[in-house]
Amino acid sequence: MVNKIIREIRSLGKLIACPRDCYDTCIHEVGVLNNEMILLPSEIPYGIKVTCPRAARDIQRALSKNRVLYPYKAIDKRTSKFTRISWDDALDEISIRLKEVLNKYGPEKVLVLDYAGNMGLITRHFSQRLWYLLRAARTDYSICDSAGELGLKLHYGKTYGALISELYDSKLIVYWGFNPAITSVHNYHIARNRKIRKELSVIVIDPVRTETTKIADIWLRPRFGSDIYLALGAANYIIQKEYYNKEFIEEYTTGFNEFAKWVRKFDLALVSEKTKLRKQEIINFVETYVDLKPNLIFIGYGIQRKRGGINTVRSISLLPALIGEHRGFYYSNSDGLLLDKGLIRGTHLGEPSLIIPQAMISEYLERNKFKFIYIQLVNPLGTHPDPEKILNYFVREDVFVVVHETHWSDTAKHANIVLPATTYLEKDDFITGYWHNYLIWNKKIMEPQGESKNELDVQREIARRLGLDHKAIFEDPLEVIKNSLGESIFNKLMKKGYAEIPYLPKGRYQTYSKKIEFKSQMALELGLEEFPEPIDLFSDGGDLILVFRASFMHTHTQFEEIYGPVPKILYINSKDAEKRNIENGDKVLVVSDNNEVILIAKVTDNVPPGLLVAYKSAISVDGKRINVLIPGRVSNQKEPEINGIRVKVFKA
Ligand SMILES: Nc1nc2c(c(=O)[nH]1)N[C@H]1C(S)=C(S)[C@@H](COP(=O)(O)OP(=O)(O)OC[C@H]3O[C@@H](n4cnc5c(=O)[nH]c(N)nc54)[C@H](O)[C@@H]3O)O[C@H]1N2
Ligand SMILES: Nc1nc2c(c(=O)[nH]1)N[C@H]1C(S)=C(S)[C@@H](COP(=O)(O)OP(=O)(O)OC[C@H]3O[C@@H](n4cnc5c(=O)[nH]c(N)nc54)[C@H](O)[C@@H]3O)O[C@H]1N2
Ligand code: SF4
Ligand SMILES: [Mo]
Repeated sequence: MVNKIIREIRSLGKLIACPRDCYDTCIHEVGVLNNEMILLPSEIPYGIKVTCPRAARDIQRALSKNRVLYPYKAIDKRTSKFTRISWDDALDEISIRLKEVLNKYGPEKVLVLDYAGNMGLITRHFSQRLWYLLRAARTDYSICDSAGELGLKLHYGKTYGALISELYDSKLIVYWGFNPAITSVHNYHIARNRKIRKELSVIVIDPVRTETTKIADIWLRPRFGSDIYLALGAANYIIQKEYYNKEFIEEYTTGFNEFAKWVRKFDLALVSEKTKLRKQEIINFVETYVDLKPNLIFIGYGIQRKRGGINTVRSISLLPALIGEHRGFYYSNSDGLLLDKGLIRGTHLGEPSLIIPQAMISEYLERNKFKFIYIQLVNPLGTHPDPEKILNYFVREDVFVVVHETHWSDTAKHANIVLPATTYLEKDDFITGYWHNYLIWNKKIMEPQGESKNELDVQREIARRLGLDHKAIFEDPLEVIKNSLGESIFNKLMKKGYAEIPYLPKGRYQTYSKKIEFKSQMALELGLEEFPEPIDLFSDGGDLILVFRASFMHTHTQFEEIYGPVPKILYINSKDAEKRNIENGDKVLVVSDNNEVILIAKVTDNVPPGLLVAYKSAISVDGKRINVLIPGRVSNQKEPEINGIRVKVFKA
């Protein structure tokens, strides 16, 4: 049977990259199975053929009933009643409303909401030029990983780190608040294969038992939010034991002596008290980290989407500097790629009239009274904090909402005008990601479904109707990208379909001192602490703490049309369940200070007492997205407060 299927798969000799917001940015071969097109994993650039359940059904998703195929106008946007209209009518109405708002209120009442639904250079970036030119208001893109990016910049200048080859060269990998078995499949499978061959040891640091902890040689379960103590305690231990690399520190770092003095207070007793880890566990971890070199720490994003997140990432990032590894971590490599995304986006065309925190749009919509809202590549009503409050604003009579979407997302269902967008399978684009340094020239493999159009064409149509003929909007994006890459890489890209793009050298630092700064000058300038001072997130006792995880079958809210809704499961420790008379499968009411939802309890010791885990973007038994529990809040250091909200749980 297996042989038969394999014989029927035919490769079409084309490559296409997945542009989703995901570490891997997989490159697939386009194949045919029983007369149907499929995406097959390729070995480029990771060296192993692995992909995820989303890629396996991506073509079906593009052809699913949930596609937006035509432009629609709302008859009643709250109850999602729409009528079909022509593209001309849709674009005319959008342009008239946009002109009215610009003339009457100015660009600060025009808000663009976008994110990484498709990371293509044309789809995501070039299509923003109109909005920069108009100086529309926008968000700071801080919902996902930007707090940690800032943390790394404070000590290293720019945020970038290990490339794939180093995953193959390392003797030890530390997955710190990172669950790659689910969120970065290549990373996990390379590590797993090498571990089976006894070439690699794995440490996982996560309070929760996850799919990734299965391959851990050492699994540390610090108390939620206490990682900063563990990292600073490890730094102190390395210094006290004189395990640090003196030559490296002399040549490549500044501020070591002061850091060594400052970090002394994080002794084993304090770290053990704060993390609830045994002293011996901490010692084993540090001794292994120091012994097995070269090594790499993969810093996940989950640990920084909360108060204290910046300093947590900072503290972890300083460990490689102590043991003499140049950027011995991976977090995000988008800063390391020598590609001028700002130029492609057109950030030079005009300053946004206003920038609001992405995690707080629920609050800022009310505060700033935006009149015209243009949304693409993001589904705020599914993924941003406090979607009920966002919805209440979107459905106001005096607010005009346009959503350009491939699918009927939560947000599309409540727009004034919905425009059908082509999926990445139906448009040409250049794809880069935030891990590997390959750029892929995606050529469409399907015709646009229904009347769907790409983002660039729509931008140009709106510009024309506004009477704008600025060269930046109408120039050929291929030329812009060619100029940005240089002729030789561009030609290679056109010929082979993919090319490596230049990457900043790892042994250099873009700080003021050109060295790794244990004591950060930039932090002082920004009014932050020069050393990563911890905060205690929670006092003991009282409420339970809710953290989020990803679903393997979904990317946030995508793929529900294929795999069903994101699971409504609440993982709860048996002790916490028992106290509340909750049994496996019970409906439970989860109450935060913002809202409440009903979920289904899964009683398990995979989560420690005091902690609860739910799927991000889950739809509750009572039909709400789980983010209704989260108030739109950012910390005083602007970290989005998403992970670790306090809740009460009752049997429903
Ligand atoms: N299948 C799938 N893959 C995805 C996505 C998806 O939606 N689905 N989304 C993509 C995107 S946009 C992102 S940002 C990434 C996110 O992917 P990851 O970086 O892996 O982040 P999370 O899934 O948020 O959290 C990872 C782990 O951090 C742990 N954690 C939470 N708080 C703490 C803490 O205080 N300390 C420690 N040590 N651990 C903690 C959680 O238990 C969890 O297991 O995944 C990407 N990949
Ligand atoms: N509670 C909680 N909330 C979270 C998180 C969490 O851990 N916990 N994680 C946060 C993180 S890390 C992130 S990154 C955000 C993600 O938040 P979002 O970016 O809103 O996530 P998605 O649901 O993937 O939405 C992307 C949308 O883009 C659309 N799209 C895809 N391709 C195209 C295209 O080519 N053209 C157009 N026009 N549209 C397209 C998809 O159909 C989809 O509706 O969620 C955040 N929200
Ligand atoms: S969602 Fe991620 S793992 Fe899946 S195909 Fe796309 S890039 Fe690869
Ligand atoms: Mo993200």
